[in-house]
Amino acid sequence: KHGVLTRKSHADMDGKRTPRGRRGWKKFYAVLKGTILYLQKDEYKPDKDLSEVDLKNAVRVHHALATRASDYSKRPNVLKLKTSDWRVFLFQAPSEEEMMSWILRINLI
Ligand code: I3P
Repeated sequence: KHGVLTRKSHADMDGKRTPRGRRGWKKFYAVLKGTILYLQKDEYKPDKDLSEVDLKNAVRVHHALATRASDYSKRPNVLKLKTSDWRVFLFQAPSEEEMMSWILRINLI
């Protein structure tokens, strides 16, 4: 599965709140491959190697939990992703349908 997702980092690897300066929203082209959610700056191209930044932004979603971010009302179509290493991200999808589809796909892994 792939598509545009806009990310906000809410908590870091230790479960602590992501500090100010790193809490902004950032738009990515997301590609879910196996158990990894790749967040790329540019549109997905099958033949292109991933850059170092792309690899750094990749999120392991094995044993992660995706839910609708019902406690976040500033933007629509936002899902919350809790990873097994205690990171928390918010991801805004382009539509309600896309948000639901990402939630279902991530939780199937
Ligand atoms: C954050 C940025 C986010 C904002 C966040 C700020 O600043 O303005 O858009 O979240 O507020 O800290 P920075 O880019 O300097 O990290 P919202 O869009 O949800 O308001 P927060 O600290 O209350 O999460």
